[in-house]
Amino acid sequence: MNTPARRSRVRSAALAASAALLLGLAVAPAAQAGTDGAKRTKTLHELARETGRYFGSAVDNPELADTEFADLLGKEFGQTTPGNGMKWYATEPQRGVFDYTAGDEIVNYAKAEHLKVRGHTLLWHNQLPSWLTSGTWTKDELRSILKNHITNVVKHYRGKVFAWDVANEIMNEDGTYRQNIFYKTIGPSYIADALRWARAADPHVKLYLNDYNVEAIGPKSGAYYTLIKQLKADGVPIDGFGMQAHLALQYGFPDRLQQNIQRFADLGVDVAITELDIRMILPSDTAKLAEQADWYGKVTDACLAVRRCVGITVWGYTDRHSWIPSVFQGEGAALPWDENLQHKPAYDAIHDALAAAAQED
Ligand code: 9MR
Repeated sequence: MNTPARRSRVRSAALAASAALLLGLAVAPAAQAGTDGAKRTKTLHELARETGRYFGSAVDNPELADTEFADLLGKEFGQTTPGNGMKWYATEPQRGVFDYTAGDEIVNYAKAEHLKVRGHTLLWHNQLPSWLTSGTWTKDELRSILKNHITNVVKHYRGKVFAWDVANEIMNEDGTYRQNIFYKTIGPSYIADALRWARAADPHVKLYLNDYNVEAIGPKSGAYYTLIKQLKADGVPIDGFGMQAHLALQYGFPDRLQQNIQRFADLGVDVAITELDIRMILPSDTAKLAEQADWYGKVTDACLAVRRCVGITVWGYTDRHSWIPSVFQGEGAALPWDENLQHKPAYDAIHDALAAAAQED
């Protein structure tokens, strides 16, 4: 994926950056100037749209109170995903009692800012309400609980979200099914059922399976490949595969990312990069930020190279608000904007990758 065009873009950005340093120019950018001093006037959203795709960022409800953050999100992006607001614990905190306050807040914000919304997520092993996890259920009971949840939530957001992560993180690293409450009680058929119930509740929304560590070709992505092929063969509604892409510099760039995206596209589903961030061991330094920029560019290029890769979402856009430091001690600096909402080299790399593709179209 390190194409000559990419290498030359990265080289000229680096040259411009050192020229700016020599001239004593401030490298910390003003609102739209690049870290290399180059002027980039279009937003990521405008460029992505020119390629027929979206570029988005997740947002967690409390972050909307940060008006500087919320304004920039609305200006720069074309899509958003609620970080937590549509998860089961939030939407059905008591059995049969639905609460759409958090999800609606994001949807209303997104509407005002003209952002499309990806729904996340109908079914996951994490962030389930305690009434669900502490109960003992028969197979039939849990099937009806799952059906009721999916039906209500999908109907509520009909016409308001364009895609749903129907099932999130249902595979283990070795490609076996994760032993979540649904698998243990119902068996693997819960996946096809969940997709069918979602389709019945909204005939138009795109239905996705979504997971992390599936960007490379390997046992986990292989399991999804086999599953999606089977679902298609069985006539189960499945429209897309979401690659979260929570990457880390210390683990290396995912092997054959573009080919992996392509093989899912060839199965006849859309692919989306759904939760992109690229963390590093702190403190950050110029070399790590340059490598991070290169990776952001490569992920963007890989998506742009496959027609059915429909869009990219970063999991938050600024190091000011990121899940990483609280979960991975000593790691962070994972996003394209820094804590002060200034562009990092990663921003320039994404922008340049999108601009190059927008020009070709
Ligand atoms: O960003 C979310 C964070 O605020 C929550 O505390 C966390 C709880 O597990 O979930 C985060 O989002 C996750 C997403 O829903 C699924 N993929 C992994 C994301 C990062 O943990």
